[in-house]
Amino acid sequence: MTIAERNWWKEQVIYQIYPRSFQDTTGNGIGDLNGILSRLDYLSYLGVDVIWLGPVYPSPNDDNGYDISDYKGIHPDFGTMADFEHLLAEVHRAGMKLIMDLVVNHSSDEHPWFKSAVASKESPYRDYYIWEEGKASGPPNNWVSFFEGPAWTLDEKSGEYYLHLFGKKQPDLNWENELLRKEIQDVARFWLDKGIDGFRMDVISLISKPQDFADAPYEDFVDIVDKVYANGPRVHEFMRELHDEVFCHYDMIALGEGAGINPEEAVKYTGKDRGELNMIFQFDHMHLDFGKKGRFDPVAFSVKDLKDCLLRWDAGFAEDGWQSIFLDNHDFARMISRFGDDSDQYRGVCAKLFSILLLTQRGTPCIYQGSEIGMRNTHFDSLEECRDLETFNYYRSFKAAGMSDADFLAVANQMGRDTTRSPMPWNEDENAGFTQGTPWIKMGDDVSAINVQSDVMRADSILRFYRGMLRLRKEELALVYGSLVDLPQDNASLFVYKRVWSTKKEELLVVLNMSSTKQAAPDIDFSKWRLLIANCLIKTPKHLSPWEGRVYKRNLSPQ
Ligand code: TEU
Repeated sequence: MTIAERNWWKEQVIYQIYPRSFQDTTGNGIGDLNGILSRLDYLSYLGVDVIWLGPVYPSPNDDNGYDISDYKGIHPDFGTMADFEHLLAEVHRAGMKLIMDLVVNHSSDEHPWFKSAVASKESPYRDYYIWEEGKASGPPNNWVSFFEGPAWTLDEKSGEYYLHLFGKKQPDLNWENELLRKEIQDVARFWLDKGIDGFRMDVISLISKPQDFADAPYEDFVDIVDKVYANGPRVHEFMRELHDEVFCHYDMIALGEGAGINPEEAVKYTGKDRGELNMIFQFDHMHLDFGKKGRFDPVAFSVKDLKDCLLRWDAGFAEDGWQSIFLDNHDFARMISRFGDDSDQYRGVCAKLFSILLLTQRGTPCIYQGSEIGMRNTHFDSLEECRDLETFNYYRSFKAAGMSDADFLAVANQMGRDTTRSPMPWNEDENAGFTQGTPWIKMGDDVSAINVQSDVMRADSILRFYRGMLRLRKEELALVYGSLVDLPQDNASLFVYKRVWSTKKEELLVVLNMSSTKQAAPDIDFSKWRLLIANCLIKTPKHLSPWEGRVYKRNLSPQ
C-alpha cells in the first residue's frame, strides 16, 4: 500500500452553505452574504476550515442559482460585490477558506451568450451551446434530462434543438469550442484573483459529450448518466487544460462533482500526477435507493449496501487520488432521515453516529449546513409548499402515468431535494431567527426543538459532539492519512474498521452500531485500546446500544 502524500487540502473539513437558506438579514426571506458574515463566529466555534458557498451569481433562479446569467456578478438577493469581498476578507481573517460553486456544464438561458445564440445562427456565441437537427419524430436522440423529460428543446426560430441535461432553462455549454473554454478560464481567474481558495465544480464529469449524439441504449437513468453522459471523450483533456492554464497558478482546492464516475475514472480526475483536480465527490451511495426512474422511484437498501459502497470507493483510492466524503447535501435527503433513524427517540444518537462515520472515513469530509444540529427531512403538506423544479417535473410525469397526488407527495417527502433545503434554525425567535420576513421555503416542523441556540446550551448536544469530532479530526492525523481497514462482521448492522497510519505507528478503531436495536459488541479486546470519543455512555463492554459509535486508539507495537 502506498503512503498517502501529505497535502493541506486533505486535512481540511468543508462546510457547505446553501446561501438561500443560511441567514437572511434584509427581511426578503432569502439568505444573504451579510447573513453568512454574521455567522462566521458560529463556523469558527464549530471548527470547520473551508466554506463551500453555493451559487450566489445573478440567475433567474429556475434551479436556485445553478442557472447562471452572469458568471462575474453577485445576485442582488444575496448582496453586492462589495459584500462578497468583505465576506471573503472576514472568512480569511477568521482563519477559514472559501470555495465557490463553478457551474459551467451549462449556463442559464438568460445568459447574454445564449440570448445572442438564439437571436441568430450567425452569432459568434451560437457554438457556445450544443445544437442539433431533430429527427422526423422529434428530438435528435432519446436523451432524457436529470429533471425529467427530453434533454432537448426545440428552438422554433432556427428549427434546431439545444441540449440541456438539466432544466430547459439550463442549456449545456459546448466545451468543444475553444473560445468557450477560454471564457471559463477567464471566469475562474476572475474569482481566484479576488482571493477565493478554490471551486466546487458542478457536474464537471458531464462537460464532454460523445459527439455522435447516439441514442442511449439504457432504461435505468443511473446507467444513462454513468455510461453515456459522464466521463466523455475529452473530459480529462479539458480538465488538464483548465489546470494548466489557471489552477496550477494558485494554491487552491479543485473539488469536482463527479456525477456518473466510477473508481477508475475518479483516480484519473484526481491522481496526483494527472494535473486535473484535487478531489472529487462520488454518488454511488446517494443512488442506493434510486430505482429505474431515478429518485422518485425509490427502492429499499440495507446498511450493508451502504458499507459495501463506501468500502469499494475507499479501495478505489487506496493507491492514488482523493475523494471528498459526504452523506447528504442540498440535492439529497438528510442523512439521518435516509440512512438512520430520525425519530425523537434516536435522532440525537443517530446524528452523532453519522458524524463519526463522516469524519472517520478517508477523504476530505464535507458537512452540509444543519447536519451538525441533526436536522431531519422537512415534510411538505402539499405540492404548493414545494419549490424545486425537479419535483414539479417529475410530478407531472408520474401523475400522467397514474400516480395519485398523495403517493407522489409521500415520495417527494422521502427523496425530493426540498426536504433538505429548509432554512437553518438558529434560535427560538420568529422563523427560528432565519428571517424577519417570509422564508422562501418552509421552515422545518421542529425548529423550536432543533436549533443552534438550544444545541449550544446543552452539554450533550449533537452540535457539541460535532465539535468534538472536528477536534479529533485535527488532532489525529491518522484520520486523514491512515489507510482504512475493514474488520468484517457477521452482524450486518455493525460497521467496524481501523484507520492504520503506519508512518506514525498509530491506529484508530471505529465501532458503529448502525441500527435502532441493541447489538452484541464485536469480538475485540477493548482493554488494549484507549477510548477517544463515544456517543453513548458505555453501559457494558459486551453490547452496543442502538446507534452507538465509538472511536479508540492505540500505538502499533514496533515491528
Ligand atoms: O447536481 C448534480 C446532480 O444532479 C446530481 O447531484 C444528481 O442529483 C445525482 O447525480 C442524482 O442523479 C448539481 C447541483 O448540485 C444541483 O443542485 C443542480 O441542480 C445540478 O447540478 C444542475 O446544476
